[in-house]
Amino acid sequence: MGDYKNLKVEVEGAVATLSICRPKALNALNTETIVELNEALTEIEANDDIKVVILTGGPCYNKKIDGDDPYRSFVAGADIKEMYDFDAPSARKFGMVAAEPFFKLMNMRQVTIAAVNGFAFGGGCEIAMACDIRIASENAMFAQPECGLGIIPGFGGTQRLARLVGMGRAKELIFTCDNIDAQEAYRIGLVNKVVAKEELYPTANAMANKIAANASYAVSIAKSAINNGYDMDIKNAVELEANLFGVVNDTHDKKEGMGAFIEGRKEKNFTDF
Ligand code: CO8
Repeated sequence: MGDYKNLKVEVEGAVATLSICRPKALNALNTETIVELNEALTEIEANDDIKVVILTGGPCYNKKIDGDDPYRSFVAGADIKEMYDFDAPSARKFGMVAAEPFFKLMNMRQVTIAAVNGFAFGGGCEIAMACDIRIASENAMFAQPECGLGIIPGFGGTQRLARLVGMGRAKELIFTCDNIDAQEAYRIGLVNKVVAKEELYPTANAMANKIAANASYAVSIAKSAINNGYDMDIKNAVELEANLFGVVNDTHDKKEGMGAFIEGRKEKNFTDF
């Protein structure tokens, strides 16, 4: 994996952990970080051995250097100091540059899990929402504070929040700019799980490895069926599912997974097709 200034990528087995590393700015997303994020995701996407990506903001804190808490911030938003000088064209450009890695997180072959280790404000909440699954540490805080800054969510927040928690709750969060804690985020369906701080990475890793042990081609086809069917009418969506169901039935992994059941064996030798 390449060397990045504002990111750290670690690969262990089938799981890549991608950590955003700007602790001095509480991991705020500036253009440089967003461009690096896109490069790192492109690299990960091209690596057939990686089945799951964990996105987080914790592991780059160095207590000796920063004297800081690794569970303080996931991503405290887009970089307000950079955005201050934007005009309409440069703001739009920033949004479009970010759209690429955000869509990668959403649509890439690998499953993406956000391990939210603290502040997930503005663009931080939005990048977590671009992931397939969100696990929050109990101290995590979520908000869309943009309207208090005179802007609106611009990394997909007006769209993804409503899809995740419903239009009424999304409007309330975006219009009030209220902070919500991890338990409230869980209650409204913004996150899948809340765990104690020290359980965040073990839980994310256990989930990642559990997913990676399944037939990864089938998982990626299921992801594509969910994503692409979501905005279709139910008739076309079910037809899409039927087509993709046909595709996975022509694979080695289907014979292997069903064969293991029929033969009563636990071990499965999936080859990812
Ligand atoms: N941008 C830039 N710098 C930041 C940001 C940020 N979003 N958040 C924190 N920082 C910096 C602070 O400026 C400070 O730097 P310095 O030490 O140089 O002054 C450092 O991080 C530490 O922050 P604090 O001293 O403020 O730490 P506290 O513990 O007191 O507070 C908070 C932590 C509550 C997280 C506070 O920093 C805060 O409110 N941050 C801003 C949160 C926010 O409003 N986020 C939303 C930003 S807008 C956005 O994300 C829009 C996304 C869509 C853009 C679309 C474009 C097309």
